Amino acid sequence: MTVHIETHPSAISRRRFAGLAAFTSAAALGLTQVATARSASGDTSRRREYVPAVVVGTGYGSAVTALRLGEAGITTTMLEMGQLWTKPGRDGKVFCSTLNPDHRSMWFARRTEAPLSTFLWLDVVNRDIGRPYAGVLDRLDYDNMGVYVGRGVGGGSLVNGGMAPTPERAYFEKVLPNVDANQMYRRFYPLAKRLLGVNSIDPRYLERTPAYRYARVSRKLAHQAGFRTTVIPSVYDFRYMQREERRQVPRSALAGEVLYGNNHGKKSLDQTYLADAVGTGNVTIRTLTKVTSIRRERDDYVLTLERIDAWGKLLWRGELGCRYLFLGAGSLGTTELLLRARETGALPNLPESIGRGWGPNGNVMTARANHLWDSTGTLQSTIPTLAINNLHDPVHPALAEIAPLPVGIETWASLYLTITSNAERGRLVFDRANNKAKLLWGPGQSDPAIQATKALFDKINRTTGTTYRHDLFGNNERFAADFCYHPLGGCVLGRATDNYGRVKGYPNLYVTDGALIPGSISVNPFLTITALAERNITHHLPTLHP
Ligand code: FAE
Repeated sequence: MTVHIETHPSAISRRRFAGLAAFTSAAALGLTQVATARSASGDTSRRREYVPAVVVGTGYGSAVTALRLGEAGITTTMLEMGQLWTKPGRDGKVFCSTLNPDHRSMWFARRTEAPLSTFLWLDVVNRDIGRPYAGVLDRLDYDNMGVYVGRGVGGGSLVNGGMAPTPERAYFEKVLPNVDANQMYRRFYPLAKRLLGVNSIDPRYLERTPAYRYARVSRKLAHQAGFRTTVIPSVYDFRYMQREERRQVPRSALAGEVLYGNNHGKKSLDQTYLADAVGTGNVTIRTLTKVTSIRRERDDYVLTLERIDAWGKLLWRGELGCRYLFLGAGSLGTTELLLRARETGALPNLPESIGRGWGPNGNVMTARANHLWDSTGTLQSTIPTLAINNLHDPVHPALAEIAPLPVGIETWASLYLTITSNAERGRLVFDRANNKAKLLWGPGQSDPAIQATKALFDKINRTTGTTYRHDLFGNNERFAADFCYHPLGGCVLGRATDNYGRVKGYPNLYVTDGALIPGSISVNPFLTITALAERNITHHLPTLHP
């Protein structure tokens, strides 16, 4: 993996260097614990192991929280059910590519479950991948909705497309009215962008590279139909991409890598926030370790943990106590842990609003067939960088991101992930029989999102004389709204928690991830999750003690 280290000798770069070294040595030694040599670990002298602060998960919200706890000198353990993705496999690569997936692709599955199910109606997209393994991408299937999530140290940052747009301020204020938008837009968004390593494509490169021909074709047709387009910032290093094109470095975005991980170029959290957190010397990450339940004993929280090997064999079951508990297991993971705690009577006073306010960020996928003279190119960067911006439409606001179809042959297809402002909300409830959260999302609840997508692309097709593709999503569907990449909500800020993510009814219990955002943010969410976590932990730090 390529790692970009800041060159100036600031504290953060020294820290990051120490953190990165800890990742490398944990991977080389095959350890399920990432820590620096001087890291403080849990107190084992008590009846059960104890650490002052526990952070569940290693996605965006968790990574921010752990860094700030570590900086404050609070000994912190992060618990991550997925594995550390730093060690190359037999092919010399950490991750497998989208076109040639193997056991590393999916979380304990025998077959891949990519968002496109067929190509030219042929079952050529998904593959059998052998023995189930702790792969990097998971798909959680509920009635009428499948949810993709990342598994491993870095959470969604390992599998996502790296797009890091900031929502329009008016929409942010509508969704989170009690959050000081001035503070967010002046302080926490810029901070999050800097630490995540957000950059934008050089406009000259965008105009000339064959790798974004597909984006330029879509842009041209969108403009013909009277729509505006927007450049989307990213955590993929576009300078690296230009060197990929010149064959000066190993290819990643230009080699079909995304979804099952990028071997180069993308600044996933293990290269940024998490390295900084571990580098403080106060943060330890335990991998392949799942939190299965939470209860309270006097002033402490007690977590039940299960550690597996990468093939799923249970190696250890035990408990860990802590004073401060931060939940960053993602919208579904965090909500499930709290629902289980409430419904089994372990934390009976948790609010009724846990599980409510869930949404898929209005996600819809669709594709168009272009004219034969509008070829989209055989080389396609997997990192989207342009979007059709119809966010100001008073009836059907939508942001349609121009996605690649990097299959290596000319397809004349334009693929899009549309983010709409669908106001429908689902609810997560506890399914006692299966000891799991269950999502209640009705068959018609995606209809408003489909209507917004259809309004946009009907107009483009009508104006330019093009059509929808029917061969990609199964059942001749033109719109795929039965899966999402952006699960949000379940423990909504200001409802299930106070205005800073502190869970109502229990002291020292916090939510720090996408579960806080009520179902929609109108653009891709990780930058907002990061900035909000920065804001919340800044508020809590003065009240926490090492
Ligand atoms: P998340 O990143 O999901 O991290 C949660 C972590 O907790 C995971 O590592 C889990 O394995 C772990 N975990 C869960 N339960 C447990 C448990 N019980 N015990 C221990 N560990 C547990 O949470 N967003 C963008 O902004 N831009 C994009 O371009 C983009 N593209 C995407 C593409 C794909 C294919 C996918 C799947 C997502 C994409 N997203 C994108 C969404 C983004 O990755 C997601 O919103 C964030 O990762 C959510 O961050 P959280 O901190 O909520």
